[in-house]
Amino acid sequence: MIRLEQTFMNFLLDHQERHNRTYNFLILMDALTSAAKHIEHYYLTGALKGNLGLAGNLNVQGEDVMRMDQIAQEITVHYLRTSGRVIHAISEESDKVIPINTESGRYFVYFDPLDGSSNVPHGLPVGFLFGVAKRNLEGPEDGHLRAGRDYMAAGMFVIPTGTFTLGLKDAGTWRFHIDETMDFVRPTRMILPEDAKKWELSFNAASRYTYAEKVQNWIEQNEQKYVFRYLGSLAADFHRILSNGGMFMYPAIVNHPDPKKNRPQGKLRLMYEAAVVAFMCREAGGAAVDETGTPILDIQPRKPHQRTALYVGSKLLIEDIGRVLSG
Ligand code: FBP
Repeated sequence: MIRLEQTFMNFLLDHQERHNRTYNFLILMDALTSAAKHIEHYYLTGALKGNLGLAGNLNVQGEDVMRMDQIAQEITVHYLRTSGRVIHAISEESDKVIPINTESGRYFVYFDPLDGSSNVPHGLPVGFLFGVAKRNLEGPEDGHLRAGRDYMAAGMFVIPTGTFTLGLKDAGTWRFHIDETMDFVRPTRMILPEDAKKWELSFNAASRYTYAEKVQNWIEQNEQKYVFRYLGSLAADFHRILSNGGMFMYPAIVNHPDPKKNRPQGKLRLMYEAAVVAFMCREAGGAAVDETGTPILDIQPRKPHQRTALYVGSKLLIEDIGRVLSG
């Protein structure tokens, strides 16, 4: 008897029917998974096709744009547009909000098409991160920026590993693997392990002395207890935390020897990086806070590319550092 796996689409169809929901979300998720498969193909062949280098221009944050950033952006906007389900999108690769199906659309999509830029030249793991919020169905829609708690779903593809993780509001976080037919299959519920012996700490160790003193002290008092791992890509590092537990952190930089390099507001972007992993973490039994100990999902964005410090992972660890941060 050959073993055939449950596909993502079958899993989602079942989920939608069990919650009396429409097929609109399936169509959107089909667009996002198609985009991810094409981005993975271009990334896997990037070295041979010379696509892993710089594109020659800067993005809204004044950072070098990689050729792959442009390719991933183009692919994603194409599939969001053809889905016919997206009002507008916010992307790390676009200064302005991207109007898509403004009349007929049903969802807002916030995404980073290729996260982990320092890994791109080496073809090492990067992430495609996205968050989805629904339009106001009861009345006029004012397009206001949604806080993470208003997202209905958030997910990430770790590229080029063929893994896809999706958080569904009040329905858990699920991981899927790509099979030989390029289908995402075998839905596996992700629950952060309680066994602290497996827990990991993940942060840029080279930056630790630029963090706030209370954060440096917390690291000093706790780092011996946990394994340290850092891949330099939020998606890849959070992928590990979801499996093993522990905490990923990108604190505010406030003690940099070159004050121009301080980042008191944090580095990572709220809407399409921090809120995305915070949403999946909540649905997996974890939590996430910013530099003041405020839950990431409760932060109301004021602008699309707003930054935040991020502490995300096992609830006990987040509560512990949260006390220090809010203290
Ligand atoms: P990009 O969107 O520019 O890639 O920045 C985000 C990111 O690469 C995260 O994926 C990662 O966690 C972090 O920045 C790495 O930053 P650093 O190189 O400072 O450790």
